[in-house]
Order: sequence, then structure tokens, then C-alpha cells
Amino acid sequence: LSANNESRGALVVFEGLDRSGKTSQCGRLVSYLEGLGHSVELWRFPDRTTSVGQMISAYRTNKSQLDDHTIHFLFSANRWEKRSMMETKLKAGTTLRVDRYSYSGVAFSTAKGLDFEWCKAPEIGLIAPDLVVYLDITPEKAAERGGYGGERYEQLEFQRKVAQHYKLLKDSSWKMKVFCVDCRL
Ligand code: FDM
Repeated sequence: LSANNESRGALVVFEGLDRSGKTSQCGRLVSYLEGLGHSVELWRFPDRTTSVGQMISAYRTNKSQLDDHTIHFLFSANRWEKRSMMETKLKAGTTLRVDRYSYSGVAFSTAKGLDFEWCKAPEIGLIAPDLVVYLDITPEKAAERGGYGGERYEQLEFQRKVAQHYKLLKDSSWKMKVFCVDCRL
């Protein structure tokens, strides 16, 4: 995809901890852009509508057990299975506002202790975002917003690790243009 093709839509990714406000910020951006006459779609990963997405859902709600490497590949496969549709939409001029993408893939798996380079490898070749908006919130503040639920990742200790790994990723300038929004107040 050519970034200087003006008719191309933009790929804008929102990242952050659970309860950082990604979904509501995504919704706001979509309404704003639509108001300006742009064609915009709101996507999210994991995309639960696919068969890979259903395997991910079963894992997240503890209905299935998977090795950390295996679930890492499933999250990545879930992005790969949407890649061609993503390319078609962007080329047709639709802007995609995506809730979570490769950053989540790497931050969550490295927080479990997997190797950074290993985690990045399956993401190579996916469409690079034009912008990644990172909603910066402390895990404690996020937990106050309705609390973490029963899902496997929604534990304060784990969210603390994820926050650290997001930060490492942000500082690593891994192929992404990151804009950080301070949501701590
Ligand atoms: N998650 C999400 C990952 O571990 N890897 C990924 O590649 C992606 C896209 O799944 F806990 C984690 C992050 C989060 C969960 O939750 C997705 P939501 O509520 O659907 O955002």
C-alpha cells in the first residue's frame, strides 16, 4: 500500500491496557471522521467472528488450555486472516479504526515471558498502521474503572507486566508511529 496515495484509507490502531478506554475513543473517532464525510469502519482484534477467533475466545474464558506460543500464533493468525479484506478496504478509501493489533500481540505475549524477537516475527508482512494511539493509563486506575473481570488476562499483576512491555515496545520504535495519550487523570 502506498502511503502517499491520497485516496487510500488510513489504518489507525488504538492500543492500551484493558479498561483504558479504547472502545469509547474508537467510537468517538469514527463518528468524528464520518461527520467529515470519510468512510470509516471500526474493527477489533481478536475478531471473534472467525473460527480462529472462537478458539481465542474459548482460551480467554478458560474453556481451553493452550501453550503460550500456540495462543500467540492464533492471535497473529486472526490478524492474517483479515489481512486481504483490510487491504481491499484501505485501497477502496475506507479508513479503518482498529481496537488492538500487533502491539497487543507482542505486549501480552512478552509479558508472559516469551521472547521479544520471536513474538514480533509472525507480525512481519501484516499491514503497518499509519498511526498507533496508545492510551496511557496505570493498571491501578484501569482497575478502578469497573474492575477487572474473570478473564485470564484481567488480573492486576498481569496488567502491570503488560504495561511495562507496552512501554518497552513503544521505546523500541518497532515499525509504528505512536502517539501517546495520557489517560491517567
Ligand atoms: N490480546 C489481544 C493478546 O494477548 N494478543 C493479541 O494479539 C490481541 C489482539 O486479548 F487481554 C489480549 C489482550 C486482551 C484480550 O481483550 C483482548 P478485548 O477485551 O477483546 O480487547
